[in-house]
Amino acid sequence: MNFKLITKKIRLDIIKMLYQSKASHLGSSLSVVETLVGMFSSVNIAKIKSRNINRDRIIISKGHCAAGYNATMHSFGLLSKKQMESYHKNNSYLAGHASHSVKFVEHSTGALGHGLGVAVGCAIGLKSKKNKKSLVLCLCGDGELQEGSIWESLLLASHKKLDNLVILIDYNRLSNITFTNKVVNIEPLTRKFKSFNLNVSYVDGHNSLKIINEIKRKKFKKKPLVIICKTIKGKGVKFAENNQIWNYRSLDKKHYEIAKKNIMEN
Ligand SMILES: Cc1ncc(C[n+]2csc(CCOP(=O)(O)OP(=O)(O)O)c2C)c(N)n1
Ligand SMILES: [Mg+2]
Repeated sequence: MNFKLITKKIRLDIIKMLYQSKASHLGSSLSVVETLVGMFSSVNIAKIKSRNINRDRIIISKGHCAAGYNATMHSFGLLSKKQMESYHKNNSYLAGHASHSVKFVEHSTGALGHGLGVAVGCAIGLKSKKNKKSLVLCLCGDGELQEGSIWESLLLASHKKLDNLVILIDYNRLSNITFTNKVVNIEPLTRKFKSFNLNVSYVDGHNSLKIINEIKRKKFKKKPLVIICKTIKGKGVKFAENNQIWNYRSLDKKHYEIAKKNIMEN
């Protein structure tokens, strides 16, 4: 798979969707492109398409990155172009957050902190059915870690030794309006996860191959795995990189054209 090409296409789709629908969360979607590609490349897409009971489960807990999620689903054949382009328009198939009314979306998210609990439930369910192969992959934001329900879910995941669960953290160090650690300090993150008796690794979140290798590395050893993916919010569009304004601002024509040029030239 040509990751450079696929991530470029996803970024172009994201800005087009957001521009056409005058929607927000540009930075949040651009932040997770390579991570999402890594996640979707690590699962059995055919089983997801056939809704096989033994499919892998992907849960995007930071549901506000729906533009990125939908564009990635389109690239992996799980959403048509027409469906994707209905993003956030009146009476359309796609809303501004992840919704399970959309085929192949496992769970509706957007109220932060809930997706991980559902992922833990899925992982427990698969184990109780003696399914040893399917994985549950869950993507959370770093700001999302400030939700108390996340830590309750981690306690249970650790207690149940869920070695079929991989939690990916989009560690861009920004929340919606400022630095995550200015809202509530979440550090030292690795030490916190380790103290919950979880496996922890730290990767470049803009390298899909490294993410795939982490997911596939059979080191779970009776523990859930947390992959801290170091990312840049707004990655690929210079004016949006590390700039929290682009959490909520929508693209006008001028900014859309600049963003397109940035992505094409990259
Ligand atoms: C329960 C809940 N509280 C607040 C919000 C509002 N909100 C939307 S995005 C966001 C920031 C989340 O930060 P992070 O998880 O780091 O995601 P990023 O902005 O980096 O994409 C917040 C607080 C929400 N969606 N849900
Ligand atoms: Mg963040």
